Amino acid sequence: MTPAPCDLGNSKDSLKNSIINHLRFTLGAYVESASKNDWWVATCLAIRDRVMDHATKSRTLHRQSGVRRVHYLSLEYLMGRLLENNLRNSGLYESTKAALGEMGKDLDALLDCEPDMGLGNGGLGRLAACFMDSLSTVNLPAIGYGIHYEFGLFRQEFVNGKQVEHPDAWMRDGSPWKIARPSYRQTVQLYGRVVQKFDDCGHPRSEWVETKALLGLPWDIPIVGYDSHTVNVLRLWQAQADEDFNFQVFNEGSYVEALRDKAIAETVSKVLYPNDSTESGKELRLVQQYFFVACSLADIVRRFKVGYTLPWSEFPSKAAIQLNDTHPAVAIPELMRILVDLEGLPWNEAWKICQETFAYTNHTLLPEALEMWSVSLFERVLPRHLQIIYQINQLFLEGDVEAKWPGDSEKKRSLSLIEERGGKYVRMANLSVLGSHATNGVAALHTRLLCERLFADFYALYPDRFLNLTNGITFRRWLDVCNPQLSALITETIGESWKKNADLLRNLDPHADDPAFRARYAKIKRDHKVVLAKIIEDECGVTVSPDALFDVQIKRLHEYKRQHLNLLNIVTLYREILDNPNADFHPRVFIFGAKAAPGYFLAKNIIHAINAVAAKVNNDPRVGDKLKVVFLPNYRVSLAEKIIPASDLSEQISTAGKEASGTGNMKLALNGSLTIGTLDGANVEIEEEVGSENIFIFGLTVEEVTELRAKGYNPWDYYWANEKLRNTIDWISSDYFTGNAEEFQPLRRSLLDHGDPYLCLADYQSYVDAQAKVDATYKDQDKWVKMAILNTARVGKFSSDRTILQYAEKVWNLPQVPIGE
Ligand code: CJB
Repeated sequence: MTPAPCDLGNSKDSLKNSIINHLRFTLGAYVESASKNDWWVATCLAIRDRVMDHATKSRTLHRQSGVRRVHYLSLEYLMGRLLENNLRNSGLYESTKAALGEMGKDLDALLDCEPDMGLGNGGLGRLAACFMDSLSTVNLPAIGYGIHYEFGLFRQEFVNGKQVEHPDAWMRDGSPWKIARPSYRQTVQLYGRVVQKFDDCGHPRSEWVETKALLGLPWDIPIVGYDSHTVNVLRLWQAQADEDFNFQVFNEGSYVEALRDKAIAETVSKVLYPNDSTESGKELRLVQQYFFVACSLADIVRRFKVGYTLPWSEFPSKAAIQLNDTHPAVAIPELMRILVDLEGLPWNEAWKICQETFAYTNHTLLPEALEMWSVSLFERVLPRHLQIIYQINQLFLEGDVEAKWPGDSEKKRSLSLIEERGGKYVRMANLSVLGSHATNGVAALHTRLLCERLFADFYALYPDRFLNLTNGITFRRWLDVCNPQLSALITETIGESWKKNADLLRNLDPHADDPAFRARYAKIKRDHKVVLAKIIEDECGVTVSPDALFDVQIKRLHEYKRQHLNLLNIVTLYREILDNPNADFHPRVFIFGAKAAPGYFLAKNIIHAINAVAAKVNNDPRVGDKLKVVFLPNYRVSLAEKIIPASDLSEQISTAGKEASGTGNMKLALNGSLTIGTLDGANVEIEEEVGSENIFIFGLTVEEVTELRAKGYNPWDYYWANEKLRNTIDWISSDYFTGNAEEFQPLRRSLLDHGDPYLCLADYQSYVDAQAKVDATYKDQDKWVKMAILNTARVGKFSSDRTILQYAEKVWNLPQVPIGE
């Protein structure tokens, strides 16, 4: 007899019961004495109970209907906090708030108990998180695969203005959202050597022998969509030692030695590499990549074999695999190994299956971010995979390349999977393009540059494989959750459907002319600024006025993103205020949030410089409230959710051609923060959507950058030609800000002696002029608020639901499968 289901209703009383039950029976706590954290855990578990039922239903229906599923392979997922998102997406926010309220608990206070799940560095990882939300929302059968890092992105602190990193033990106390799935544990091989064997019919077969084994334990995190019953999962692999990892040593009595090996095995999923857009070529990183790829592919193949008795040629009709950048590209030779070595398929058949299964998203053109693995390292860690890559390469160069460009060794050199100059390296980007049926860029400009520059020869060979899929963000987290007040105003004004069809936001357009609507919109912004001002006071000890213009640059610290260009303008303004104290300048607060890779010396020097300038400016009585500079420590998703709704101006000032897309630009525009930006990445498309009169564009275009470089760019020319600029740079690099003139010489040298690789000096005047225009516009508040509303109204294109539906249609050929109640 099936037992009666427990009460998993959505009413206030049902939720109250569930929370109390979890407090008592899961946590062993009394309602009267439970800690705040206990209440938070019990609430998460009550919600998880309701969600899990739909996760099981979704999985069952997807399996039974035999539909194709997409498997998103990503080394990073920057999820942030889950409780509020899950509550709002599942429509349980109000009833849960009321249930807790009756028990004397404030839901909003509990939400702050949740540590961020920061398993990513920046845009790429956050994009993966937004995509997971959209996949469930639009009812697509999907699984996200990644690594269960014990330590996420480091916690940042400033000591004397300098960045100091601390480990981020996000799940030291466990996490109520994740569920272990030991029955799906996988074993992964590493190292060893390859031997030739022959089967019964005399056919040669490669065997990978004398390997070390590693176990992968999967943890599932349910992903709740908005107003949908689809609950997909994010499956994260934790590395464990094989039980008989060093059994012999153990048996010989070396108990401690055996445990040392266990510790080594577990380092594989210990920590996220903290580099954004740069690769370090470390063995552990390659092992991490292979570990999660091998576990994930084994899991996908297991499901294929359990679910159907189909020939392998049908594999792509059941499984699409998306490579989130080249980080999981070793999946291509791994699938070949499975098909050829383990399943005995002929090479050509296996290759066809691979290409039909995989698709690849490129996220950057930066040369230092293009992954290459030294052949010797690759050979030691993955000897069989290297052989497979060599064979793919040989067939490719002698086949398609030779056919198109007979005898052209230059083309072969450029297209080869192996870089031969300055040592031998495996080029993961070339492998990714070749091993998949689709390669996409993440904004229109970026895709054009991929086709014209980075992959020009591949594009000439396979033009149909390239396409653009402009990034998007989930409007649930980036409006509904982080700005419920604006979300409510929008819903009251145009109805609720915009949450699932973001294009409907356009219906707000006419309301920009309504003074009453403008007043309400402006009040919401100001209320958020009051909240942020309090955070700034608490975190930075700086008092700022919510009536100042909040000018925000939040993103990873990278030279190409040009936080130092922002700094040049700040110091220029500082000087102007001192020179001309009565100038009509609207008070401004410059707000930064950024982490620098721990080994990125110049990025850290820029952080220090911003903090040093901030300390001076904020304490200079001659400046007063006119100018404040704050660098909020430990930028992360949950802090972004506080900053974004409170921002007036969004700094998107990368050197044209360097930022593939940007997604912070979309979040800020959606929340009515006007962009000051270059024609780079998705800024180009934001301008198209909001109209050039509602954005502040400045600086060189991609073509002008190319032309300037071809002519020979010399920053000294700009330095000598522009007195303001000269004074600014000299001032920053003097002893004025820290008492030590040596402190910011690295920054000065990079801008002048080392050729200013990101053209800050070339764009300086144009940027300063655009900032003056911002100041003038802000003084006309009616106009400014109108522009802000039009930004909110016109950025519907940047919903990740749109992006994901385009992937489903153009790349994955995936059906939407609604799940019933
Ligand atoms: N990106 O965050 C990363 N990490 C990388 O290693 C390479 C690129 C970023 O990806 C975002 C999502 O596509 C882009 O919006 C952003 O421009 C890019 O820098």
